[in-house]
Amino acid sequence: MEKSKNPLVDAAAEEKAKENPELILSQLRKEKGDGFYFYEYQGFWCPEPTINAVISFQKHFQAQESDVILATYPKSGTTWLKALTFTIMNRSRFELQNSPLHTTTLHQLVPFLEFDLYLNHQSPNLECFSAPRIFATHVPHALLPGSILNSSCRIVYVCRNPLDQFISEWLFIARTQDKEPCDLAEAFERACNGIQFFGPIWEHALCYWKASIEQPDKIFFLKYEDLKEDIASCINRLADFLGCPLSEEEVTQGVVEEISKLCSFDYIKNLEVTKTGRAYANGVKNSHYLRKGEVGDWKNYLTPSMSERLEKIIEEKLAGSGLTFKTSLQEPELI
Ligand code: PAP
Repeated sequence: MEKSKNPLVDAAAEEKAKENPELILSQLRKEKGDGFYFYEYQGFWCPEPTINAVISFQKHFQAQESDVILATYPKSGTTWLKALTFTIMNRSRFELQNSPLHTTTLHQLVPFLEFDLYLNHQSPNLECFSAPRIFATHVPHALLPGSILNSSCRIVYVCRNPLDQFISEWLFIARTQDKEPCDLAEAFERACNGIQFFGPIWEHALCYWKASIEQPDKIFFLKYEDLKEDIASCINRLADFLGCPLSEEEVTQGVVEEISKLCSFDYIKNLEVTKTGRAYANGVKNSHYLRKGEVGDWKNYLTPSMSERLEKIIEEKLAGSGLTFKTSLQEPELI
């Protein structure tokens, strides 16, 4: 990754930031986003409200061996993955028809570390979470606390084709501010320069991709498009990875289909708790996390020259890594 162009940002300043978060904000390179600033921290663009939380999370979080960390690129299927992982891991505790998922905000069942737990607390009390704990984060692999990287806790990663991801983020930011989306061309220019929630997306995905190849038992790498294309296979593989595989009996009884239905876009979107609730500490409406849930919606917003430009950037950045994305499920286009 290219080094920051701001001479003030160096390793020493970043180390200091861990002691005194406020200090670093004035020293970091920043870029204006839609209604807030992005700060370039350790090579990634952290949105202003979370920068201190990221630092506290890095500094204080103590992973347990049985933890499951859902690490995702923003707007890539986190909510879906939260539902799937919670359901798979708790299916012996709760019958599917009695799952807390029917009545409880998903973001409470699986809170975000930097958007919820560490948002207003340097060292939150996590004792109320019984093992095995499930937490979510958008923090890049390189920024994860050592206790996650060095313990045997598991990480599930999900990312999404950058065209749909961009549109989803652009519209989400506007919805959370109860306003019209900002100028598409401006937001697109930022995305092409990697300036997005925890961007660049290519760097975020590549780090987890490489780590998942090196440590397949620790990191399970998924794409939103895989979930859309073959949810049954993803549920089976996820359950295997999490150490709670589906038994033959469960498969015969149709448990995979039931999990898939319970976690589906339509089912979750229509739950009362989705329509009326808010996500844990960040206060965003639950309904904002479910918009359209499709692959290829970018075609309704981006001009051919825009999509070609972003596709080309992604192709160059991912060249030789083996990581590709489908931008459509009907006519598979690979970037
Ligand atoms: P986050 O990064 O803020 O947590 P995240 O859940 O990762 O958001 O992404 C939201 C996207 O996933 C939305 O995509 P869209 O804007 O293109 O529609 C949302 O609709 C989609 N999504 C959420 N839940 C589901 C689900 N159960 N099935 C399919 N897509 C879903």
